[in-house]
Amino acid sequence: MSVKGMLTLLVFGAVAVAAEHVAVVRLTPNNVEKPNVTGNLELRQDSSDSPVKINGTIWGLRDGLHGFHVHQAGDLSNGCVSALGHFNPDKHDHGAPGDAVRHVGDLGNIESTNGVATVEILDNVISLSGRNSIVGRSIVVHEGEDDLGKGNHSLSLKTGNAGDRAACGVIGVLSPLDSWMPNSGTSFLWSSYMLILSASGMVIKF
Ligand SMILES: *[C@@H]1O[C@H](CO)[C@@H](O)[C@H](O)[C@H]1NC(C)=O
Ligand SMILES: *[C@@H]1O[C@H](CO)[C@@H](O)[C@H](O)[C@H]1NC(C)=O
Ligand SMILES: *[C@@H]1O[C@H](CO)[C@@H](O)[C@H](O)[C@H]1NC(C)=O
Ligand SMILES: [Cu+2]
Ligand SMILES: [Zn+2]
Repeated sequence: MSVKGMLTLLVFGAVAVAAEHVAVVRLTPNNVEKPNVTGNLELRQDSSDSPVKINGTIWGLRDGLHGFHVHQAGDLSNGCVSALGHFNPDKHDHGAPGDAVRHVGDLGNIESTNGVATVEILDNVISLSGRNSIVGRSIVVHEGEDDLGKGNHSLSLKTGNAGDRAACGVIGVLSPLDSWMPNSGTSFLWSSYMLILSASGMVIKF
């Protein structure tokens, strides 16, 4: 194999590992009698250990703060109720996004002004791959404010007492459209490496 060929393999291997993952969410109203809360969100992560950036817009919420969480299930067959509770693989108490003790899904509050909430969140705990992956789960926006676990209420440490679910949506794949498995990039790099070694005449014995 030529040097150019090896470089090409190395470059493509690195790109496969560093590829940005993008997911999307379409928020739809929980209650058809209040069919007015909708939204579009986009979630981006540069690599598996980068923070996840969430941006987008939610329309129709009353003005003020609204709890915003990743819930466990991507099942909206019974509205936002079947999304179940906050995504909490570590069995922690509910908390603020910046707390050491929080649910993985605890993303705090978003704020609506004149019926429009612009969402811009950067979070280091949720991920689009691995153990804390939120792909296939759901985002729920609540009618009330999340007290971030600091309210004097029996629900504070469970849900932040954020009230009913206003809207929800499943976190789905946008790009890349091929495998999101965390090992696919690594094994590609590894096989490129082996190929280069064998092409350059080096033999490895285990
Ligand atoms: C998020 O931001 C990107 C880049 O600025 C933009 O292209 C995209 O439309 C935004 N997504 C949403 C849902 O607002
Ligand atoms: C949403 O719809 C409900 C029921 O029709 C209404 O009471 C509420 O004011 C609406 N909210 C907004 C922000 O338009
Ligand atoms: C917390 O709530 C309880 C019961 O509602 C009340 O008796 C108590 O005074 C409250 N404490 C604070 C610090 O607000
Ligand atoms: Cu919630
Ligand atoms: Zn929580």
